[in-house]
Order: sequence, then structure tokens, then C-alpha cells
Amino acid sequence: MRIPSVLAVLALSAGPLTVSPGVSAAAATLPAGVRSFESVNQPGSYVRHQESLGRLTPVTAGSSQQTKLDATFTVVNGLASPSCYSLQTRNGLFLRHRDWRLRVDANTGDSAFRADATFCPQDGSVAGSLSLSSYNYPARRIRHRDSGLWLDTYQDSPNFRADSSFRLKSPWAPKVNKGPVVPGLFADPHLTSFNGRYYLYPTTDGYASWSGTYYKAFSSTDLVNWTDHGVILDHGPDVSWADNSAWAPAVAAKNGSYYLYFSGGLARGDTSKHIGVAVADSPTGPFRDALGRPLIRSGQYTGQAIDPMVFTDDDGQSYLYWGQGAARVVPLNPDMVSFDPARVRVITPPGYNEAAFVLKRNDIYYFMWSENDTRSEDYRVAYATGPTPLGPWTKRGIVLQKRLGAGIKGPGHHSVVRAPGTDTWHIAYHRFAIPAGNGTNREVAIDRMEFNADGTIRPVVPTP
Ligand code: FUB
Repeated sequence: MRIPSVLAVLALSAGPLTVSPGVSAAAATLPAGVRSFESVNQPGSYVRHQESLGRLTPVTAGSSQQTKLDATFTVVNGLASPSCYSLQTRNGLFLRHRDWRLRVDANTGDSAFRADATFCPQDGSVAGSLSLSSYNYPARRIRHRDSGLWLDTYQDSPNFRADSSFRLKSPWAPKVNKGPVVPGLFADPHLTSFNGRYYLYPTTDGYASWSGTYYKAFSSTDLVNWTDHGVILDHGPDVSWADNSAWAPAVAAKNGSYYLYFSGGLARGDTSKHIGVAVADSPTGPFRDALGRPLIRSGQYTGQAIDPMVFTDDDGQSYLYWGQGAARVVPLNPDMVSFDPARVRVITPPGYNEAAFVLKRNDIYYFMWSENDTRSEDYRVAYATGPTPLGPWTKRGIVLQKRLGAGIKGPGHHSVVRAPGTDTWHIAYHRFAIPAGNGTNREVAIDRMEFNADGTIRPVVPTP
């Protein structure tokens, strides 16, 4: 697989169509979100899929709803690289090339599919247009020919440049669902707030066996509009002891520094997972491995060493929770990167699988976790309450579970944030991506989480 050369970043603007082959576009980005792609030299014709093949056909206001859906794509994080993009269809498939034809297929998560489904923006033939080169065959671009879409070798000719140039347009079939909160495949969201701004740290999903390698950060003031801050830690270059399984990040602030706790493993040889900690001066990184070795090694304790989470109590003491199969907690030392092993406690409640999360409200501590397997539609969130961050814990019930009538399967691995200065709480979680996801193709959603007068948590009704 070859890595594309430095990307030309395009500034896309709406406006009257002027076809001037050979004129370079001004600089801009390919914004994530729901879009339609109009041909530069066949105005009124749009990129779409039909019987699984990529095509270019006219679309008008009078076209069928199916045609409009087929001509609408969500620009998402590149399945093979965060430097490029993938185009997801409204029925959850991905535009990819095979035998040099463009077609749509479900993401298998293997590296070949992810590369075939990743495209990088290049200057289009006219101002305000773009061209998409292949991630794994950078000399080839998406181009229309005989009403079909092909991945053809770039030719520096006016005809080729025009055939391979498209304008980003408002979507023919706008999004109707609220979710996902950030476009694309992400999971295990850690939603928190620092200095009055929300930050979201998810696992990058869409990889077979969850073999992703990097974390991105997003931030927002309203939980609706999110800024993508790019990659904040990449196991490959940044972590000597891990090169895959970049799972379940959690970020905590202390003394002006930000600590990112994460799980990681090695693709070759040792397949076990370890927990590490990285540090940065800003919530959006860049983070650097704080220890140069795991904070918790595989096998050091029973259960899988994954899914770290830090809760800091009102007195400033931080606690580290972690584990799959068994839940543990230990007070962190003030340096946030060490602890006294003699103080580690097992706190596994009945039904616990993974994804421990702790919050405090009105002097009650809430210990929350995920039950069942993330590949199961029955993956769900349960909780207990207790008088201290260490328990003892009394299980109270299920907070969040599948809602098949709304197409919601496997909601879990959550986090909870309080709107700063209020008693309004939000729960972030992942679920099978709607409509075509599964346990390795997940998306992030956020819903309100409310408390009863007695302090128990009302079951969350997840919204699509
Ligand atoms: O995303 C990889 C793993 O899947 C997480 O560590 C688990 O909690 C489960 O969500």
C-alpha cells in the first residue's frame, strides 16, 4: 500500500458554474458531513450508486426518493487514513474501487477494503471543484466515463480533468437522524469537559478485530457542532510498546496537564493488551507516551488490561478504574502516572464485562459499566451506587439498552458529562452504526441522562 503525497486542500464554494478546464481551484478542505457531488462538465448529473455500481446520472427535484438517497453521501474520516476521506452511502455502505470500477460495499474492516474505500482531495478543474485520487493508487482518480464511475490513471488533459472534477452540493437526501454526533465510525466515546468546552475522545472504528492505531479528539460548545482536532496519539510513531488495538481513550486534567489513558497491543507476537498513559499541555494534544512502557501490563492482574477511566473526586484525589472480565480501582499518585499496587481493589459487580465509568452527584457515587459483548445487540449499560469512589457498590439496574424499533443495537461503552454549572447530564455511547453497522463498525451517539428524585437513574431512551 502506498501513502499518497501531500494533499492539495481545496476551498469549495457555492456559486455559478463556470467550466474552465485547466484552472486550479483555490485552497480549501473537504468538509465532513452529508453531501451530493455534481459533475463539473455535466451539470445536473450527480455521483450516485445504482445496483451497487458507481454511476453519474441526472438528478432533479422530481427524481424519486431512492435516486436522491443514492446520490447522497456522508464524507467521513478515511477508513485507511485520517488524512483522507471515505464516502458512506445513506444505506451505510462505502464507495470503493474494485477492478477500477467504483462500487458500494459493506466495510469488511480489512486493510485492502479500507484502502480501496479511501480517497484524497485534489484540485479540481475549476474553482470550487475537487477531484478524488485513490489512497492506494494515488496516480488514479475517480472519473466519469460512459455514465459509469471509474478509477482511471490521471491524464493532464482538459477532458480528463473535467471528467474527474465534482462540486460539493447540498445533499439531495438530507440527514434525518440526530446521530451519529461525529460522522463516521467511532466507538468507546469518552465525553468530558475542560474549561467550559466539551471534548470527545473515541476509539477509531471500522477495523477488523478492532485493530485501529490512532485516536482523534473532537470539541464542541453545544454537543451538536463538533470541531475535528485530528490525530492526538498514533500508536505507530508515538508508542514504542503498542502498534494496534488503540482502544477506549479517557482523558483527565491535573495541574495544567492532560493525561490520556489508553489500551494498546502489538500486532505481531504478543497479542495481549496493556494500558498506557500519555501526557499533553492541551486537551487536543499532541500527547506523548508518559512512561515509555505500559502503566498496567497484560497479566499483571486477572482480566484483560483495557478500558481505563479516571474519576477525580472533589478533594482532588484521582482514581483509575479499568478491566474487561474484572473491574479494578486504585488511587492514582499525584503524578497521575503511577500508583501503589498494594491499594488495587477488585470491584467487579454482577453482570460486569467492561467499560467502567464513575461519576458523583449529590454525594452519591455512581459506578457504571457495560454488560455482554460489544458484538452483541444486547450490549448495554448498567450501574450501581455507593458511598465512596471505592464502593461498596449496590447494583441498581440497566440504564441503556437496545431499541430495535428505532434500529438501535448494542448501545454501550459510555461516558457521562454534566453540562458545566448545571444539573443537566448527557450520556455518550456507541452502538452498531445505523443502518449497516456491527460490533466493529460502530458510531457515537449522545442522549440526555436524567435522575429521579431518589437519585436513581432513569432508563435512557436512545434516539437514532
Ligand atoms: O473498541 C474496542 C473494545 O470494544 C473496547 O475496549 C471495549 O470496551 C469494546 O467496546
